[in-house]
Amino acid sequence: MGFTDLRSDFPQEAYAMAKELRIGMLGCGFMGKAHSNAWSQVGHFFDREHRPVLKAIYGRKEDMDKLEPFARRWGYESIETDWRKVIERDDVDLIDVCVPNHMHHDCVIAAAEAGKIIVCEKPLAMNAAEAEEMVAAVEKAGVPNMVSFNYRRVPAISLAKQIIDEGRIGRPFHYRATYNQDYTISTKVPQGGLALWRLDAKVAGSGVTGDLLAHSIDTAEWLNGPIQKVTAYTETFVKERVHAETGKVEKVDIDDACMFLAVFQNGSLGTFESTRYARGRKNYNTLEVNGENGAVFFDLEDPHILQYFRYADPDTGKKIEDHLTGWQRIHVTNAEHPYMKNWWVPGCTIGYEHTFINSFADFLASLEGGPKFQPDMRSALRTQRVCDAVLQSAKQGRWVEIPA
Ligand code: SOE
Repeated sequence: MGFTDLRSDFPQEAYAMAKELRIGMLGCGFMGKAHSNAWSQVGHFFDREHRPVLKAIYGRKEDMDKLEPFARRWGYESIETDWRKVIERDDVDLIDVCVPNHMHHDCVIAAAEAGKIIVCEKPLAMNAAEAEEMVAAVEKAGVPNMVSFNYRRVPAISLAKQIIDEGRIGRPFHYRATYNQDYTISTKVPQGGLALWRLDAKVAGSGVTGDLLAHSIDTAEWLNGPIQKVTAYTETFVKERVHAETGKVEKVDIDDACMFLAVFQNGSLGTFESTRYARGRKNYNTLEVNGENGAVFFDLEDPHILQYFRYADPDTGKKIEDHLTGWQRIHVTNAEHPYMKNWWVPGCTIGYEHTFINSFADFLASLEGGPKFQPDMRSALRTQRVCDAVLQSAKQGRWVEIPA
């Protein structure tokens, strides 16, 4: 009674008929989880011609106790313990590189040579030299590619971009970024292994510069244009830690904290601060841009809010400051706001995982004839060059120009 058979109803059928995009996932850690979730969800919230299918996942043999339950939980059809095998498979269209940084270079180049579509986690590489080879390989192969700087797709950050591009803040004078956490303060935290490879320079390439400031740099250049030069200072507060894999106390070679000054090509000045020793700060990724006619402020610990200060009318340049002037807290959940019409009703927020879903929605759209996805590997190479310049400046105690 009253039963409707939905199996032949339009949306399900259309979804089932969508072109399969067979995913080969490399990695089953934090990012493997964020990306697996995003591939699983994207078709539920965005209309796309492709239907991601979780085909195969790679993890190390030593991590089988994590890999197998992970693969089952997310519904991967098969497991590989040799990443090259995933890339060689004919039933995989897209390689998603979520393994630690020191593997990105070889995985991306092999995937490009195999003609696969490529998604790569940030930072693109251990350094710019590696990143250049990766860009050369994907461009030679002509394969679509994206780098997962997911914060561009936080709706509030996308709205900041819209406000800036609409000319509402006018000439920018200052760009201020922080990216602070506190999870490595204890000297007992080991370095290395599945969970803490970010503390091992041989695997991560650098510390907060590549891990956290790469995000801030990508966002900054997106919002405020290219950085021309930097001067930096880094510190390693805990000099030795037990290595989780060898069990031995080993020297720590990553930067625990990094601060740098930047001059942007548009003449504005930037300050960037990042540390994993800011007690109380968990994922304090903030940005503020102060322009002649207005300003924007964002804090990832309050992700659905964009603060906007309106000083002058962008069209007339006339001052509108009066007794009601102040920072506006925009709750970025309206259908008019970036991405939000695909989610819930106004007032209902989205979170961290949605930034990956929004990214994949845009990447799929780009595969289907939509706007070219950014950042691709060529853009991420620029970020890598800024990271290298920051580390070089800290080592040499001088300003370093960013190569064009
Ligand atoms: C580090 O703790 C980390 O997981 C980064 O690697 C991610 O890129 C960032 O989004 C959250 O913090």
